[in-house]
Amino acid sequence: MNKFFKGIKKIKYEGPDSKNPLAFKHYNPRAKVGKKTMQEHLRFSVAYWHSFKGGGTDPFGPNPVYDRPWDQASDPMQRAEDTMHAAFEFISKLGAPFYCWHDRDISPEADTLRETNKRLDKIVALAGKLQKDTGVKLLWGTSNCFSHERFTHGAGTNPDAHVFAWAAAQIKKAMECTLELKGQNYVFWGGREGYSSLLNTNMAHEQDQMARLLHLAVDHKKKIGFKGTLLVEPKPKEPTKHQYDYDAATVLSFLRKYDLLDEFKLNIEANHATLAGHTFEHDLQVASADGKLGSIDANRGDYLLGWDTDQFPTDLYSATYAMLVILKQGGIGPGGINFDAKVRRGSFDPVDLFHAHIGGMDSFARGLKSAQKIIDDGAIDGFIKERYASYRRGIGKKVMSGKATFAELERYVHQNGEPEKMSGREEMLENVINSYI
Ligand code: XUL
Ligand code: CO
Repeated sequence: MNKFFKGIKKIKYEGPDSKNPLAFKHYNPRAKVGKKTMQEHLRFSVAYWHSFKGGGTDPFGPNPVYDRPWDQASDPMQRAEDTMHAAFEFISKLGAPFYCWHDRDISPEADTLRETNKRLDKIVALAGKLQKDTGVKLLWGTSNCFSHERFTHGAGTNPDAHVFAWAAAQIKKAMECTLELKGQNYVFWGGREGYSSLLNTNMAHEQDQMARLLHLAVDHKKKIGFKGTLLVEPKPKEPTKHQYDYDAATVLSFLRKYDLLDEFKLNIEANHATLAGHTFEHDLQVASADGKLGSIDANRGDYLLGWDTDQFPTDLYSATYAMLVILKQGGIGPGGINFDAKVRRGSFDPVDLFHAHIGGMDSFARGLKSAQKIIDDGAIDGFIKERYASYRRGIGKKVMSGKATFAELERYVHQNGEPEKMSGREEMLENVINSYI
């Protein structure tokens, strides 16, 4: 496999002192951190759509600028096959254990659903062969129910039940392809599941529709025997003005309301959290606190642009905070850290894909190492534990066990007067984090 990325050999770990741009300085897949290897902790995945289908387009430049050698054949199925070969060459050389796709990334739509599904079967067979040859595994599959014009007013939340049926049929097939390729998860990102104007929208009805779609997916999962995790990926807006899966808290509440909570976890994306006005670690923490953090789409936004720029993650603080959440919940598997990120429009050489992923993987490897040390030393946890100590004794213990009453708490205040002031020590804790990064 040396056709599309000629001259690039398998990326190796060379250690922090290496000056080779095509080597890992921190990600050493077999090195142990705590009880697991880095590869087991991080479960890196390459996103098919950005890295192999992206053309570097933006709203002011709709024509591709990348000229990918795998995207040249005139026949669309030949292009799909070439792209699949390029993807496996890249992922193997990079040494990422996983990849992910949307159905329409790997295989182009034809005139009818029947023909489209036939094409998909052909490409899935090729993917299965290449997975076997290389050992690369499918982290998750998903369905693109947002790019085609039929989904302009949404898929599951479309006011036309005919479009709802299309989305259902497409998701059914994508779930079956995911099962066929032994995918470990299946993702729902509601690209246009929201509204553009309240003047033409029945919000309660659209949310009921969406819940029906997810229940149908759960039924189908059970019917075909798919054992992977179903994941919902929150995002507040873009392309819609308001997306119903706004953030982790909103999705958790939606799943609870519609009796879907036991069947789903969340796939949290950094740049979606920041678009919702949160930090990445905030949404990770919200999901994890509910036992529902299932997987991660790793990327970052741009503070000055404020839209979904999907840049590769290089911020060591953000990676450390993310890894703290992951380590404390005991890991991210069967989810992973998927680089839902794209190289910039000006980074059009195929080698830029390597630089981008190496940077993202090294950043999370550093985050992992720092987070493990912070946990091992009890550098932050000891402080947090002490901060809540009053709930483990006396009146606090009674509150938490449900035995206290308002009258008793009133008596407690009459007897004990004003509480002592306790500093939150934010600056001290920030200094502690700095000493590990
Ligand atoms: C879009 C996005 C998607 C999902 C999968 O912002 O993140 O690529 O990850 O549909
Ligand atoms: Co994403």
